[in-house]
Amino acid sequence: MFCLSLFQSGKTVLANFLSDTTERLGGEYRPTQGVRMVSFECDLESSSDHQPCEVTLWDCSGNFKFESCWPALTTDSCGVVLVYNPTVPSQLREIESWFSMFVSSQGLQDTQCVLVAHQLNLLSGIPSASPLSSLMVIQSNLEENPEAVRQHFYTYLQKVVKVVTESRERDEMSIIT
Ligand SMILES: Nc1nc2c(ncn2[C@@H]2O[C@H](COP(=O)(O)OP(=O)(O)OP(=O)(O)O)[C@@H](O)[C@H]2O)c(=O)[nH]1
Ligand SMILES: [Mg+2]
Repeated sequence: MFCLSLFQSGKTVLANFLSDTTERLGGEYRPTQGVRMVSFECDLESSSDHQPCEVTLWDCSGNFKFESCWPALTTDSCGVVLVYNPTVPSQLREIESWFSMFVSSQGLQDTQCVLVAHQLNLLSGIPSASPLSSLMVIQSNLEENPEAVRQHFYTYLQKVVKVVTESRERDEMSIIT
């Protein structure tokens, strides 16, 4: 699963929060160089065998100078987190093109992608004609309601686990038959 957006929008802060790596917000900005991997476990309600779900987040740089390494990230990815700022209309086109590049053209379903409006308590601002309009949107305000952000992210993870499990089961059935 990987996290993509324009630089300095808060991907690293969000990835650190979700993985419990740090409690600190609003520290000095340290641009991610290329990509970093963050792994963590979480207990999802849907997990029937009560095994914790292991998540590896690829926290990418949003700087276009690292654009050449983005295609490598799509390999075996089962989810995509797009962080965006709904107050900047020009970002919509960027996010739509990433959605096409990293989600639809990779054969991922819409439920495997989530939009995160970081540091904002706004409605999504996605026009209904946009291919993004069917996606789940998380309003991520870590200062006011961090636990809600975590719960919404877990809801998204459950959807991803469902899609991946069903696809695995279909593959197994097609081998048997
Ligand atoms: N107070 C506060 N500051 C935040 C929050 N999210 C991000 N910031 C600040 O915004 C700056 C950029 O955040 P990052 O998470 O490093 O941004 P990024 O998207 O990972 O940037 P790149 O790695 O360059 O693509 C940092 O100075 C953060 O401290 C937040 O929720 N609250
Ligand atoms: Mg970063």
